[in-house]
This record gives sequence, C-alpha cells and structure tokens, in this order.
Amino acid sequence: MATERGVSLVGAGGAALDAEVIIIGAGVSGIYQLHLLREAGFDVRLVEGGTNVGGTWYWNRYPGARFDSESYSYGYFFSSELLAEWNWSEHFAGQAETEAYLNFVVDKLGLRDLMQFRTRIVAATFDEPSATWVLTTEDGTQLRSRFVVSATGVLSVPYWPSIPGRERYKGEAYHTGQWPKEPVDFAGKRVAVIGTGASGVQLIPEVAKEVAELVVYQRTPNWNSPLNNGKITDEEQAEIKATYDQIYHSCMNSFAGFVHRASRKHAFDDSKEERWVLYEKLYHQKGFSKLISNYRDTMTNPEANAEFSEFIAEKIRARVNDPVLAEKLIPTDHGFGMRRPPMETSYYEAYNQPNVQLVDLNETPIVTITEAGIETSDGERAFDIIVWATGFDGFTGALSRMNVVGEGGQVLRDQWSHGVVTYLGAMLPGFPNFFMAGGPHLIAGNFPRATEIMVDYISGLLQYARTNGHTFIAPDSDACAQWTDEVREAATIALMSEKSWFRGTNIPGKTHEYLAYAGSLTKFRERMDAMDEQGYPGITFGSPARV
Ligand code: NA7
Repeated sequence: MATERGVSLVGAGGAALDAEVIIIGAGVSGIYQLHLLREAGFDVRLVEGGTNVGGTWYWNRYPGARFDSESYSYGYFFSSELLAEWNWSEHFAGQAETEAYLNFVVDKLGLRDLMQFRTRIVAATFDEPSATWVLTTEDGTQLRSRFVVSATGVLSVPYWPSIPGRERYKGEAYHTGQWPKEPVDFAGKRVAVIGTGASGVQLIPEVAKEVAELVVYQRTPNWNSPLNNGKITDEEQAEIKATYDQIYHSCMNSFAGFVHRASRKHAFDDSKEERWVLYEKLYHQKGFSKLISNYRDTMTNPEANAEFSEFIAEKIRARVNDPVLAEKLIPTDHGFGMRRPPMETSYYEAYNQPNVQLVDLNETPIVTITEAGIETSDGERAFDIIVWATGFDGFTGALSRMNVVGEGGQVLRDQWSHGVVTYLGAMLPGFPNFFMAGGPHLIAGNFPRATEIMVDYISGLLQYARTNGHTFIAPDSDACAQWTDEVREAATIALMSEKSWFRGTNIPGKTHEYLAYAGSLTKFRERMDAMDEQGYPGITFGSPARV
C-alpha cells in the first residue's frame, strides 16, 4: 500500500523496508541530510510533523522572530547555484524570509516529493532480529527503515510552565515556539508576555507598537545588546556574493561558527580607555560580535566579564527613562554571555512607552492564571492575549517525548534520566543505526554550521557502511564515555550560569548537565573530516547473519 508521498506501509510482522533511511524533521538539518543522502544514491525519505518545511522557522513565526546570526552566514553553502540565486534582504533575516528561503532550497533541489508532511513520529523501536527501525506515527501507521536520522532540532518542544489555572484562561493564549499561521491581531488589545529570553526580547518591541497595553512578566533579565540589523544594500549584496568563500571560511574556522573575527587580546593588556573604545565599537557592531570579537578572556576572566557587563548595564541605564525600571532590567545573577545573550532591536526603548509595563516576578510572583488574566501576589490583571515566551525543552526534548526504544528494550528517555551520553553528538549507546543531525552535544553557536558538520559526518558514515557491506552501525561504549567526558570538560572552560536551557535547568525534573558541546567548532570539524580516512573509529560495524 502506498501513501500520498510514496512511502509504503509495513504489514504486521513484515520486514520490508519503506526506505533505507528515514529522516525525521524538515528543518535546516533535515533538508540538508535529505539532499546529501539522495545525492549519494540512498533510498531516503523524510517525515515531518508540520504541514511544510522550515522546522524552527516554520513554528516560530511570532512577531519579531529573526536571525541572530548574519543571514549570509546562516544559509547553506554547499551549492554555488543556491548562493548565487538567493538574495537576503536584511543582515538578519526575519522568519518569513527564512521560511521562504528554505522552501526555495527544497524546490530548487527537488526534495519535496521525498517528504511526507503532517507525519509526527511518536515512537521509534529498534527491531533487533532484522536490525531495522520501526517508526510509529501519531495515527498508528508504522514505517520501517534500516537507518534513522533524527533531525528534530534542539529547540522544537515548546515549554509551557505548569502555572496553576493555565487551562481556565478564556482569552487567547499563544506560545512563541508554536505560533499560529494566521496573524494574531494585537491592535488595541491588552496583552501579557511571560518570559524575557531571546524570543520575548524579539517579540516585545514589535507587539508594543500595536497594543493598548503590554505587561511583561519578567523572572530573570538577560544581557540584551543591539542586533544592529539593516537592509542589505546593492553594494553589500554584491560584496556578499563575491566573498561567500571567505564568509564560509571564517565561519568554519571559528570557535562557534559565527562570521565575526575573534580577538587575540586579553582585556587587561589594554588600558581602561582602550577597553572602552573596543566596547563602544562592539556595541555598535552587528550581532554576536559583542561576544566573539570581545577580548579573548571576557568569558573566562571574572573581572573582565564584570567590566563588560557593567558597560552593558550603563547602556541599559542610558536607554531606559525610569531609573528604577532600568535596574530591574539589569541582570544581577550572571554576567554577560554566561547565558545565551539575546540580541535586541529597540527592546529597552519599548519600556519608555506609556502603554508598556514590567512586572518583576521576584517581587510579585504569579499566584495563578485566572479566567480573565494573571494574578500575582499584587492582585489580578485582565488580558485579551497572553503570550508565553517561556522557552523550550532544549536539546533532548524531542527525542525524550518520542518513545525511542533501543537494544534490549532500553528506552532513551530512561537512559537520559541518568545523564546524556552520546558519541560525537551523532550516536547513542544501545541505539544502533540511529543518528542525530542535531541533538544533545551539538556544538553551541551558529546552528546551521554545527549541524552541517553532523550531517556531513552521518552521510559519510552511511556511505562507508554501504561500501563495506555493513548494515549495522553502533557506537562503542568506551568511545561514548570518552566523548561525553570531553563534552563535560569543555563545559568548564568558560564562565557559565547554572541557570540556562543549555543546562536543562528551565525544565522541572530535568537532569542538570551542560547539553551542548562547548569546544571549538574548527577542531571538531577537523576531527569529523578525518573520520573517513580513519575508517570511522569508535564504531562497531556489522552485517550479522540475522540482518
Ligand atoms: P528562553 O531563553 O528559555 O527564555 C524563556 C523565558 O521564559 C525566560 O525569561 C524564563 O525565565 C521565562 N520563564 C520560564 N518559565 C517561567 C515561569 N514559570 N514563570 C515566569 N517566567 C518563566 O527561551 P526563548 O524562547 O526566549 O529562547 C530560546 C532560544 O531560542 C534562544 O536562546 C535562541 O537560541 C532561540 P527564567 O530565565 O527561567 O527565569
């Protein structure tokens, strides 16, 4: 029986394969993975829960959603045709443009026919006798493949905090990470926003322009600094097009995949005046240069970090008219960059508008959500719309929710409740033939550059296995343990806050551990690039008789 997209169903007990490889997720990494495996001649299909491609850029369509990485450093670099034909209109593209770009790529490469939308995988079970995976969709359909690539993203499971009364609220409620396709009408409405992470910081100034009243419920302020976005002029466009090779080279030879040049200087090698000149320059530069092009010890030396944080605090004080409010917007529990610092556009100026107010939840915590709005210890306020900008169950959320069952019936979620163990962020002990294009232990930074390394590796590995007649690929437990130690070690190199979605601390009950790989992207890329000629160490290959 064939489905709409040509992926056939598996009969009970039958071991016929629906595809050699099934990719889960049509975001940035899934699209690239599909392209590479199709090019390499694999029988590959992709399934996606949404109705179209985009992943993050499909679900996060809230007002103000946009890149924090430069557009031209975020897109794909593997095709000169794609690079030549696509023109980014802004230095940091908005959600609609990015979604359009990903659709352009998919159509240009002719990948759509290999994709099956509205297909959410709820379970993945390794069938040991046949060494194949059986994927179960929401409606109970089963698909069988030899290999599975999970391209489910690191920020794909929205987190709705269990604040009492949430379900009884009668107004409109939206999560930034699950935004409706139809535009939300904010004009003249009374709106609450809960959460001031990167999403809230992007949304708040946009929504503030339209609403009658906006109340921001803040628990922890972040170190926000200007994105300094702008339209790409014709001259800039020509320069970008002419220098794509250099842009790519800069990203792939950097620590975290961003285009900005790293500084070689230590903060206190310069005089205070010189330091302030650099800080001022960085403040007016684009995107993550404040982090990347800062002194090399801004993120490792507490004094250097405190000084730059104070510089940013002064900027906040200068931009917010009410000095008491300004202090509430300045973090006191962590320094700049110890949590992912959001990039903003007129965020602080929004608080100077008469229709915008801040509620500091440390002073007046939320007691309950009511039918009409939000009740804090200071009383109840009614709202037409509540926006939950409360983040995601990052890195592990998607696969923890899927019932992933590996060798010996072990469940991935249970394994992870004792801490995440991976091999290179690409494989999991006890889950053969299963790969992650972007999950826990992925390089932290400009995500497409990080997932590209994973996708290249997985593609090379599958080709190597095919060439050598292997149908079974499993990481060795020693290799997994060693790599996981390395991830833990890397997490100690910089000053990092204990409170961050990178550590899983935003989700009640989640194991607290650093979930990304904080090592150098360049070194990781070099290591992954060498795997092919080394015969993919750390892995047991096989073609057991039973397979
Ligand atoms: P974040 O950065 O996890 O931010 C979530 C925000 O929601 C943050 O301000 C939280 O406060 C707040 N939050 C979470 N739960 C509550 C409760 N129960 N009450 C009040 N406030 C709460 O998610 P974003 O979507 O903004 O950004 C995620 C990433 O997406 C971002 O880093 C980019 O890479 C893109 P807290 O800080 O926990 O006190």
